[in-house]
Amino acid sequence: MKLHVFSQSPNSRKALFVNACLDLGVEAEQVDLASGDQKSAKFLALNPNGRVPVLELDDGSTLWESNAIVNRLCAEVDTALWPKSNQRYDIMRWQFWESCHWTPACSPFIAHHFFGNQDVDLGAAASQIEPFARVLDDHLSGRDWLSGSAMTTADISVAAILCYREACQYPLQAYDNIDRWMDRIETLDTWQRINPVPEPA
Ligand SMILES: N[C@@H](CCC(=O)N[C@@H](CS)C(=O)NCC(=O)O)C(=O)O
Repeated sequence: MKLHVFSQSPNSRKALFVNACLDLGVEAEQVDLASGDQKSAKFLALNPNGRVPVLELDDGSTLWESNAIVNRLCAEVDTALWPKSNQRYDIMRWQFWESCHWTPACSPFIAHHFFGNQDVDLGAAASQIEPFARVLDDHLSGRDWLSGSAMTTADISVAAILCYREACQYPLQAYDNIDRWMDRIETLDTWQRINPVPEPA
């Protein structure tokens, strides 16, 4: 297997994090998004969406969509990150929530603080993220992890974009449960290895 990633991309980091947590040793090839490598014919043959990450499997097939990739990587071993039980539906619930609601709500802050887009309406962005932050914070009340009693790919998928929580100044300071949960994740050695402090533009 081979991963095609861009190390600064939160979606790539989901896959790199699982690879590190499980010590899978899957090779990771860089796709330089800044140079437009994702639009090359070679890369589009792997993922016609022109997005990272992509997992290239040993039979020559490819899997794109980061949340599918993290779950597929977990299937290489027996792991509590992706338990062999109906808990998978609970995990998938959070992964769909992440891609449909959470990441779109976080993205304007990345556009502004990381990519320097001055057209972003930060007030509107704060109103947009607030209800989803409330859902996440309420769910984490009295819980260490999003699903069950140990870290799963639900935590990995939802936390990924918060690698930029300081650099991108998401207005999450009032959400103590999110804060404690992220502190728990950020202290993991594997998280620190694949999430060096990002440099804003
Ligand atoms: N839903 C996709 C989103 C992938 C995605 O948007 N990746 C970004 C990096 S985080 C990308 O490749 N952007 C390149 C571009 O837009 O040209 C997933 O979860 O894998």
